[in-house]
Amino acid sequence: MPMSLKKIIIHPDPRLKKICAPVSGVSPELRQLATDMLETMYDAPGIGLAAPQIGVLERFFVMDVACKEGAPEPRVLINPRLTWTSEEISTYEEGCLSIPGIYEDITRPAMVRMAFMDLDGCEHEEEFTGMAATCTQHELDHLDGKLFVDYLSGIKRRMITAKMRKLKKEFARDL
Ligand code: GNR
Ligand code: NI
Repeated sequence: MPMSLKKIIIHPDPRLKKICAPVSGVSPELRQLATDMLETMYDAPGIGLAAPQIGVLERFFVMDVACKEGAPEPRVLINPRLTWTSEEISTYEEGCLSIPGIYEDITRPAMVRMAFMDLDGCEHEEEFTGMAATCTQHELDHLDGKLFVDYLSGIKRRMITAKMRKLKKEFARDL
């Protein structure tokens, strides 16, 4: 199968602010999209990628939080929803493929349980900890039109948004 890398949408963009629609069921098109998204994520490289980041406004994301040295562990989570979050919190320096070059400390629940469907249409519920807990929450936020910069102060967020506008303008000029 030929590689088909998708273009990752850069903030600010109205498509990154939308609440995405539930996936109605698994289909060959969805499987192909998930494959393309995993390839795009590995190529970037990143540890997660949500459908709206490639302009598909549907509720699914891919991720792989396996350690770099080990075997890859590609995951696809469809219609994910939180069923539990820990009282315990943790802070990670987050980045986003839609906000290249920006890294900020973000505090979230340290553990979550998420219910979701897999590519075979089977329902699961799973507990995520550590980096996986951060990543699943970051990706779920994308499906609700939320970016990690939305957790920052207004001043900081506006500074980052201005930087991204400038980056996009310069990039457009280079094309
Ligand atoms: O590649 C990514 N790394 C990352 C690091 C810390 C917290 C979250 C992430 S997700 C990000 C890829 C991305 O933008 N997913 O939406
Ligand atoms: Ni992101």
